[in-house]
Amino acid sequence: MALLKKILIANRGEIALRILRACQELGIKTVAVHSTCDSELMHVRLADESICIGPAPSKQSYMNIPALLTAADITGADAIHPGFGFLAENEDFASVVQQHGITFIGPDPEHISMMGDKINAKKTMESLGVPTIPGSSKELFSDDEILEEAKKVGFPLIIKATAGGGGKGMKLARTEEEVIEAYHMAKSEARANFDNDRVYMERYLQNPRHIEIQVLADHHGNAVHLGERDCSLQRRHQKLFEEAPSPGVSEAQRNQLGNLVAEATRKMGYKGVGTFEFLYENGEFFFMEMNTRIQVEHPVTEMVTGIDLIKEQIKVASGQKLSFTQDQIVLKGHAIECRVNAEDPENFFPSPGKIVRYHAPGGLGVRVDSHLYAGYTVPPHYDSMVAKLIVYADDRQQCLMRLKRALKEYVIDGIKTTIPLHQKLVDNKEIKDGQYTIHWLEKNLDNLD
Ligand code: MV4
Repeated sequence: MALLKKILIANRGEIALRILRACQELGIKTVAVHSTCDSELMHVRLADESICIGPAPSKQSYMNIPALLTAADITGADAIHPGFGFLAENEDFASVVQQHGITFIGPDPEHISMMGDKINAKKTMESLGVPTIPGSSKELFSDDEILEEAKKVGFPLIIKATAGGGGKGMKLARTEEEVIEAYHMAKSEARANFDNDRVYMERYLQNPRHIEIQVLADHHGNAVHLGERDCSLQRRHQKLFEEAPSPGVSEAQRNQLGNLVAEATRKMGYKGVGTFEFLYENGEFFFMEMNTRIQVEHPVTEMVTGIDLIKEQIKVASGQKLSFTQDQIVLKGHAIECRVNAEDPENFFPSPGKIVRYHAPGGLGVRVDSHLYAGYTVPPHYDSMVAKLIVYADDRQQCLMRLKRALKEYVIDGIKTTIPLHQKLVDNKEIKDGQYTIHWLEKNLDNLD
């Protein structure tokens, strides 16, 4: 089946450049769209065509659906790649793109919508035999009902908004005394933030790892998994450092959970790339959420599998069958990604501005996914991530040594970045030992030296 011919990249920065590179290697024409402050972006220079779609605020540009459709129409693009963030998990966008006869490079709107509702996502996984966090999703009306249900779930428990995800709208209740207030607070926050006050209860896992499994499915009923990523190192739900494989997951566990989610992907009729998020505690995995987009940390999976996930996304969206089976996917070596943010490494305040000197690290096993160059000005309007340093080696210890070396080579002058924080992390004993959970970074930030 023939590939798509011209792809409009509905994103900016590092991921827009990543998508452009995949398109160019596949011989596909590219259309860059950008806001008024983004005309100097690297991928805008490299694209076959570019169009300004609106002012700096993303609501008026990168999330402006009529402007994006008009840009696709003017340029004759036959597909739109949403990247991550912005409109990547917006079912209305996916659906209106399709209605215009343009291919949305992502799953069907029905799957985006199903996974966007966390209660639905959980119920779907339960029906497919994927283990979920024990809890309740009953609609509760009286305080007696809330307490009754909470006792069944057990303490501590957490109340989450069905329209939430990524940490927004969660309330912890440690005891029976706290549960009524937590429930009502979660509900009113959910109503205010998401215009949907449905909430659900789960047993609160006290000290888990965050493990996610990458899947890939074509339009012909084939689905594979590409192993896990450990994304436990985070601060305020912002990941900083991700690795594959996880230092806490055995090969048997990987194969078992991987095959289970690949099977679930197949049974759902899901198409494209997807990520199943789990909490992992005391040897057990519990499904949390599914992401229906390409993720920031996809490169670590690419490094250990040798599979280009963006090219695969484009190929399956073109209607091609997967060119490999599960048996042909072999995980080899170790990969770590450090997110480099334009932020003060002490207090994480944004640090936009002009890059006056730039030198990216290189050498064997070093990959830098970034749109930065000397003379570029990081605008203040968007996410602060400006680069991803991805390092690959035969094993985890060599990977950490290579990462330390690469971080030392990296020069970004003119703005503050989180590179000094990563330098402390790679020297830390517990990080070297792979002994960390989702709470490790926030607990240890003040004494990393
Ligand atoms: C949890 C949890 C513990 N127990 N659910 C945070 C983001 C959202 N996706 C779900 N989150 C959590 N859900 C139960 N039942 C702990 C977290 C959590 C977390 C999860 C993954 C990565 C980082 C986290 C940081 C704090 C809390």
